Amino acid sequence: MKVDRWCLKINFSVRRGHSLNLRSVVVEVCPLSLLGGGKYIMTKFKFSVGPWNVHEGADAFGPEVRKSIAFEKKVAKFKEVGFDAVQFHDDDAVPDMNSLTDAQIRTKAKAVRKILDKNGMAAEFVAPRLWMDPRTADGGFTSNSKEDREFAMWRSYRSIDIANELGCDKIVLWLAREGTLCAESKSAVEGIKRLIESIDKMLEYDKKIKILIEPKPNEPIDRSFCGTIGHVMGMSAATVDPSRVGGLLESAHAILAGLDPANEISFGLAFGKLWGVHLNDQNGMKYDQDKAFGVENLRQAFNQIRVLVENNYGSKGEYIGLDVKAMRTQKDDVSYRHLENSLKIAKMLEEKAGRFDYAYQRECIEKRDYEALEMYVMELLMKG
Ligand code: 3MF
Ligand code: MG
Repeated sequence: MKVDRWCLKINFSVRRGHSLNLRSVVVEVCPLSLLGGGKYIMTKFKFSVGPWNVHEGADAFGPEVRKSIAFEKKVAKFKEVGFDAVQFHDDDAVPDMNSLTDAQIRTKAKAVRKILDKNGMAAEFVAPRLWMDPRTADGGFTSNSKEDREFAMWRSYRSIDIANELGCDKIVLWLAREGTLCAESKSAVEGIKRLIESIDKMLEYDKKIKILIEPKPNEPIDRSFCGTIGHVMGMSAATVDPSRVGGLLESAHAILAGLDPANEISFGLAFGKLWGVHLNDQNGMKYDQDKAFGVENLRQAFNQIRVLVENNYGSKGEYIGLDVKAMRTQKDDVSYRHLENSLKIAKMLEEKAGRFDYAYQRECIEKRDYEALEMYVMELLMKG
């Protein structure tokens, strides 16, 4: 027998000076299992996800374990789970783009826009995938080969074209192979300058496009040229139009750099340049795990949401992206559960952040009793 837990939701509003009008009370009863990704939990945020977040489960040591799901099916399911926008690699939108003309690429992107429109979904960003092609083996913008660097620019310009067709103005640069495996193989000084020059060319190519750099300290490269959000802010300042170059912070990438994700988020916010986030979780400084948000370090996850809430993230249309991957153990029929869980945890933490007692926080700060403040946070997280 399947036992279900039920949820009773009572919605009513009373205007100041008026008594409660019973006719305005709405009572809804639904099983908790139907709440899935916390679809009915209130949020002030908009959420986004990439097609790569529902994948076949291959890793560096073993092949695929789940069936591929068609793009259109994923988009419909993302909507159902409670997402508002889709994130794209250039070739997520236009597969096999290397063999197409610039005009053909635009036409294919138009068709993708129709799928999004049909499902009531927006496009958040396009990211040139500069790590799969043999021409990016030594990096894209910082490759030692001139032809390879030109290929990286071609993909970047086409990503901008695709973004325009999809109706979004954000290009994300995850600089996967921009750095070294052999420390002496590239000049890091020249590498940084090449990155800035490449971004300048993109800014010149399209006067409205915004560039979001997604920093990561290592993997697949050993020594990245742009490891933290601080590097991103430095690079932004050196471009021809700093007002159009910002950052996207991923929790796991900050943890891999030995940094606190909420502080990295705060750094970007302080500069007014946090235009995207990839929330997820990570158990220590190992390989990139892309675990469901909050499942390893709940307090750290809470603080990421808290700083986003406190600083009105999202008020300029920014999305909360969830860059999470299902465990390899997951079977086909539950290949979206990590997304549902991450969404639900993010919203539950947003609700906790909304209940944060700022008066008590001030009191603790005045008394410099940070043990009391810490215990308050732990109780807030551990009690219902
Ligand atoms: C790698 C990542 C990537 C980027 C994506 C968009 C697979 O660690 O996080 O996700 O987020 O390529 O830039
Ligand atoms: Mg990411």
